[in-house]
Amino acid sequence: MADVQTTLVLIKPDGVQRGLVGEIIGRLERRGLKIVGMKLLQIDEALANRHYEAHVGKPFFPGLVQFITSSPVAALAIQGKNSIEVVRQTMGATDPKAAGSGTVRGDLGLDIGRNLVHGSDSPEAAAHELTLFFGSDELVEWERSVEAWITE
Ligand code: DAT
Ligand code: MG
Repeated sequence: MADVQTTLVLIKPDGVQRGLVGEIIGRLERRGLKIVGMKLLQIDEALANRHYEAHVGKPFFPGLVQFITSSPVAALAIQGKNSIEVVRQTMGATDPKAAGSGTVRGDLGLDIGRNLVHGSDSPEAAAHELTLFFGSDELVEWERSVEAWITE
């Protein structure tokens, strides 16, 4: 299917520390998305700078790098129909106070600097960010037996 996309999701240090990895992955799985890559890692400053390069120079950038490198993150490669947009919708707005209820940030977060989750925001960003976090041999293409009950 042409509209099947793979996107990068990070469960940020606050999500890992708060024991919300399972909760957040569960929401993505229940949505119908498929995990094709998954690991726990500690982001170093070099990787943080590359991952957040679009935000270099913004006032919140130093705090953002400090936060994302402060404790392990869970990285996932998530595949599905329109997964980039669907993941972003499942995450909710950047600032949890503006995020709708039913979203990860709206249900589980309070503070823009502790918003639990990252999702790539475009096909170009997804392709780039996936290469930052996963080698091609770490992505697993697999057939899901329930696929026909999730997408037409
Ligand atoms: P998103 O994570 O929704 O894609 P973004 O790419 O604009 O949001 O920003 C990346 C992260 O930077 C965001 O998840 C939290 C932090 N951030 C963004 N805007 C901020 C702000 N005004 N103050 C503090 N942190 C901010
Ligand atoms: Mg972003």
